[in-house]
Parts: sequence; C-alpha cells; structure tokens
Amino acid sequence: MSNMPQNKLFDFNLTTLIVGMGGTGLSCARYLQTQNCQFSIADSRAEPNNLIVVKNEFPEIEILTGIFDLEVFKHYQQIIVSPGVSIRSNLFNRLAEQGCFILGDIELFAQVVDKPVIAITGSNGKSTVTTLVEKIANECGIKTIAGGNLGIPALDLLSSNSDLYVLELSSFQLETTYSLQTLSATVLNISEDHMDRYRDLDDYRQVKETIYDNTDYAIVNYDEQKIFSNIKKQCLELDKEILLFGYGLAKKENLMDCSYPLFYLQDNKFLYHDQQFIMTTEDIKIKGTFNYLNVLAALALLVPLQLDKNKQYRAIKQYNGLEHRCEWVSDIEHISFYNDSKGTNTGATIAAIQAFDELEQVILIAGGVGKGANFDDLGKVIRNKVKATILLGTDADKIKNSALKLGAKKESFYPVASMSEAVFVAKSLAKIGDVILFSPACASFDRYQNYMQRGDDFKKCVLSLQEEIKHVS
Ligand code: UMA
Ligand code: ADP
Repeated sequence: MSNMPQNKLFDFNLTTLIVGMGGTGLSCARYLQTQNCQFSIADSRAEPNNLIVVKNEFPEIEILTGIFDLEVFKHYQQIIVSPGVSIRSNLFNRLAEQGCFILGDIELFAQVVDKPVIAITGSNGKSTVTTLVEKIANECGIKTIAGGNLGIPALDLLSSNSDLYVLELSSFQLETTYSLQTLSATVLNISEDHMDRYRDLDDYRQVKETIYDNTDYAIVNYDEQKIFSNIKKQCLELDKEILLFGYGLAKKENLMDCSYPLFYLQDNKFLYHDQQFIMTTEDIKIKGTFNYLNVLAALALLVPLQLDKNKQYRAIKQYNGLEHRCEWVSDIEHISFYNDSKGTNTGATIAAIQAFDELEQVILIAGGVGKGANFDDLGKVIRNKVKATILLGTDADKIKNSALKLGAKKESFYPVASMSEAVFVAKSLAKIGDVILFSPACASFDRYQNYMQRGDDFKKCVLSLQEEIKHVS
C-alpha cells in the first residue's frame, strides 16, 4: 500500500518546481504552461541535454542547473520529480517534512484525466502488454492511446482526446503516484531490477504493488504467488471490493480461480478463458511462453470493457511484437540471430533463453550495466541451457562468476571488446540450427545512449557479417 499523500491536490497557483529536464520534465513544463501555471525547472547536470530546448521554449522561466540545493528547493510548495531522480534522499525527505508536495508526472496526469485508464507494471513484458492492449482496444473501435514509461510521457497523451489511456508504469513512476484511479491494473511479474534504487526485492515489489491501490479490476499472474496473496490480504484488511482476475500457466490447484489459463497438452499450448478455447499458440506471432502469458494478461486487463471477442482475437493474431524484444534479425548459414536488447535484467534474459525449444542450442551475448543485480538465477540457466556465452561490458564478469559458481564450464565463456567481435565470435562457435541470442540482462548506458541504439548496433553487426560472408562465397 502506498503511504503517500492520497488526497493532496496539485494547485496551479502554488510555487512549483520541475526536477529533471528529460522527456518527463519537458512534458510537465508544456502542460503547466497550457494551464498558465508559473514554474521553475532544475537539473543536477551543469549542461543538461535539453537546456537549449528549455531556454527557447520557456524564455521567461527560472532554470536551476547543478547540484540540487535544499536552501533553494525549500522555497517551492510543489515539486514534480522526474522518474530518473530518486526521491529516497535526505533532500526530498527534508522537503516532504517541511510540507512540500512531492509528486511525479503520473500523479498530475491522474488528477486531470477524465477517461478510463488501464495501468501496467512488472519487471518484464510491460511494453509488450501495453502496446497489445492499445492495439486490441483500437481494433474494437475504442479510441485508445498508450504511453508513460513506454515513451510518450503521460501528460502528452491528453491532447489526443482518447477514450481510453493505457499506461506503462515503472516502479520509479509509481513511487510518486498516489491517486491514480484505474479501470484495471496489473503487476505482470517481479524479478530483480533496479536493485541500485531499492533495499531488496520485497521493497521493489511493494512499490510495484501500489498500482493496485485504486483499481476496479486487479489482474494477477497466478505464478506470482506473493503478489496474489498480498492483494487478497489487502482486500480483506481494507474490506475493499476489488474484482480479481487471474491468468497464468494452468495448474490443478489454480484452475478454479484462473480465468485465463495457458494449457500445455503434450507439445501443444492453448489459451483459454473460463473453460472456453481462445486460440492455440500457433496462431500467435510473438513466441515463447512469456509472450503467451503477455497475451492472456492483455485480455484480462480488457475484461471490464466487454469487447467483441472475435475482434480482440483478430488483433492478437495480427500483433507482430516490438523491435528489440526477441526480434528475429536474420538467418546466416542456418544459424538464427535474435535481438533482445530490451532484455535489461536477468528475468528478461532467462525468459528469452527459455523461449527456444530443447532442440535449439543457444549462444548468448550478454553484459552491460548490472544495476546491482544478483546473477545467480541467470547463472543456473546459462549452465543448463546455454552452449556458449559471449560477454561484453562493465558487469560481464559478474555474470560469468555467477555461472561458474553454479557449475558452468569455464571454457564456455568468451570475453570480447566490441559488438562486432561478439557477433563474429558467436557465429564462429555456432553449428547449423543454433540460435544466437543477444539478450544482455543489463542496461546499456556503459556503451550506448539506450537499449534501442544498442540493439541497432547488434543488428548492424549481424547484417554486415552476412554481407561479408556473401562476398567471400
Ligand atoms: N537528472 C537529474 N538528476 C538525477 C537524475 C537525472 O537532474 O539525479 C536529469 C538528467 O540530467 C536528465 C533528466 O533528469 O536531464 C532525465 O530525466 P529521467 O531520467 O527521469 O528521464 P526522462 O527523459 O524524463 O524519461 C523518463 C523515463 N526514464 C527513466 O525512468 C529513467 C523513461 O523511461 C520514460 O519513457 C519517460 O520518462 C516517459 O515517461 C525509460 C527508462 O529507462 C525508457 N525507464 C526505466 C526502465 O524501463 O527500466 C525505469
Ligand atoms: P518491459 O517494458 O517491461 O521492459 P518488454 O515488453 O519491452 O518489457 O520486454 C522486454 C524483454 O523482457 C523482452 O525482450 C523479453 O526478453 C522479456 N519479457 C517480455 N515479457 C516477459 C514476461 N512476461 N516475463 C518475462 N520476461 C519477459
């Protein structure tokens, strides 16, 4: 449960500071300007990337750059903090104690939005489920737009005049969101991520679970037992009427509760809704058990809208998935290359490795900034299912050491210095039928601006290797 100020209203007449000059800060500034609200903007970098944009667009406002200063900040009654700035600091604690209202852009959005909102969080699968819900709802004739952590800041969505908003929310955004009313909401799954900003996994999980605070329909993954029992407890303690809809792998013990199960029958998998067959996984273009669960989560989130089933299923069958998520790049000499640059934590990379069947040997390219993660679970999967691991980036050795500790073979690790070397080494180790999977389990910012740039580099290296091989043969 959130212990933040649930009923505090943002007041356009009070002194306001925006912290962070990234996409969020800019969208807040633009929104406040439309409401004739005076504000200042701060960034702890001396020369933030958007400084010129801010100066040009808002020539009148006060701009504060450099180290954040309590003596300066304490003059503001409301501070809108960007997600990349942690509010768990002495500075923000002191400001809150002095009565300053600290909020994020999602809280501001929550206070002004007048259409239903569907909210999605989790360690992995957020963007896939968010865009799938958006697509299905649009196909069913509801004017829908998606954003939030996905990319378009929430306040920028308002000008679309949509009838439904689908928000991907990060734990950072949830920390500063207190009153978001949602039609339906879900925590898709929890695995270690952002451990540099949380005390431990429970701390991170608790922040994620606040997404259920003000929802009509709580959508729960039955494989996430802790979340399931916490939300049941919350309903009992608060005597709250929340409709619970479950999805997950079909198991004897949950069949009665699980509205959207995924059934395994020998080698075939089927999606069901309340004992009614929906489709087989052959009908779905995005592959892997985790993606079939993402589809069920999207359907469960849309339950309250009672949409036409055939239109929903048609939209699912057409959905091609997003770039940089287990994206097939090319086959070179019967070896398949996949770009999973968005695999930025261990849970994502484990799911991506396990998406390939027993007959496909996986060669993994991984490494980058580990964000304080423990790689032991990934180490186990590497030991059991990965033929060779090519390692690159700051925390590459941490992955290797975890896997070695868990019994992986020393000879199966190959440190490299660049993406092109990684692709070359992976290809030279591969045999016909193998899969080369770039799923770093880490963030990209040791070498790239973001995961998109990193994924593009991987794809470029694969395609140039393909060209070289063509020229030689
Ligand atoms: N900044 C400071 N001091 C700090 C940290 C940052 O001044 O201590 C400044 C930076 O100098 C920069 C600005 O803050 O000028 C950047 O703000 P930001 O990091 O909050 O990034 P935005 O550009 O506002 O983008 C944010 C999300 N970024 C983060 O949460 C880190 C974007 O998610 C999101 O798409 C966008 O808002 C719109 O809602 C990105 C992300 O990486 C994709 N999210 C994380 C994830 O998915 O794992 C949570
Ligand atoms: P997010 O927005 O939460 O980062 P994405 O939909 O962008 O999630 O997927 C990122 C990566 O996470 C994918 O490339 C895949 O490796 C993995 N992934 C996607 N869905 C799931 C899921 N439901 N469970 C575990 N891993 C997943």
